[in-house]
Amino acid sequence: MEAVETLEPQVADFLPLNGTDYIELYVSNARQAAHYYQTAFGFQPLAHAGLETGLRDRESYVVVQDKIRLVLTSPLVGGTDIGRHIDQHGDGVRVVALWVDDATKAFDETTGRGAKPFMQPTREEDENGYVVRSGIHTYGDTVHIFVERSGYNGVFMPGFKAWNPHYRPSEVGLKYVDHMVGNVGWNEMNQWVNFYADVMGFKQLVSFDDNDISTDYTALMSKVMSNGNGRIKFPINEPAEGKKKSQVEEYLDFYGGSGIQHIAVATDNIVETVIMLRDRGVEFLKVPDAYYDDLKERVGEIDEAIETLRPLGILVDRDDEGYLLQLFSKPVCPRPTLFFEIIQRKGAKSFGKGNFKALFEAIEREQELRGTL
Ligand code: TYF
Ligand code: FE
Repeated sequence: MEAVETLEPQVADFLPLNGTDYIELYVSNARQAAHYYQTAFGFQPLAHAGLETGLRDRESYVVVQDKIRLVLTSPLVGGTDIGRHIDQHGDGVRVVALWVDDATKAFDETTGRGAKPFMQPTREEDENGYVVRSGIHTYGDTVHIFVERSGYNGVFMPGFKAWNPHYRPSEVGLKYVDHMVGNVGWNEMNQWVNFYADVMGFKQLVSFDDNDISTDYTALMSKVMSNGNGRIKFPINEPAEGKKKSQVEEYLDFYGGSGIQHIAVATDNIVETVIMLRDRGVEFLKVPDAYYDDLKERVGEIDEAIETLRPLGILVDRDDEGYLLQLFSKPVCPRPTLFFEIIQRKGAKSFGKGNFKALFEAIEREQELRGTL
């Protein structure tokens, strides 16, 4: 692994981002998906838009946990873009929305650098104020929407009403979106790395090559792009030639193109979070028990007892700045596409390179069960 972050004279960030604003998934049954993210992942009901709010073609539920907002959207009639998205991709991420101070400037700066416009700057208002949104296309059918919300004090956005159901299972300690990974097509990684660098002003943090992260079967290449203040991190994977089908190729085949592969959400107590998630039915990838036998040798002293981590399957990796704990869910939809990562950082700023081999072998065992290797 080679860090390619360089010390350059600070130039003004042309696209200042305050964080992830929301992630919108197009799903076939938003009502049931909302129930799943409440029940299994501890998200809290926040807002709703649908027939009751005057929409005729779609319904959305918004759920929240600390800084993480998910919008779950389904079509109400046939023939919509949402329905076509679901037909092509299955349930998946359509929008990665980014919180900005000025959505008009974000649109002008990025489209001026070559981004393909998705949504012209649009002011939406209700009795609680106004929001300005604009949007651009990124890989596949995925889009970035810039959200300017300093003029707004409603629950979510104009067009949504507060959603206050009786059913409110407790949170599980998820705090914020740590990173979101995109899988892109063969030989497309550099094109999208350049997009995030040139169009959005991101820098490359770390690069791996296929020697770093190929096992007997799976191979992929990955580069991590980060915005100026480090709050937004987008690793980008492309498949590489291996002995059998790359997990990234399997994703591309089932997703019908490039898209979001995993959403990494941070906790500050991964042991408690994973115990709760497991009890609520979230299924995780398992590494062989042998992973834990030489863990202490590999990562040195850590605060957690290895015998606590072992039965939960929590992985550990160390870098120059500290260590991290992480764990990967199985796909959360019928197709082997989108999954979640639970991550706790204790100083480490990297992505768990030391776990790639064990992790990818675990993914290959799943691919084997699916008959897709
Ligand atoms: O975000 C990352 O880069 C790590 C590693 O299928 C990773 O979480 C990369 C590919 C993958 C699962 C995890
Ligand atoms: Fe990750």
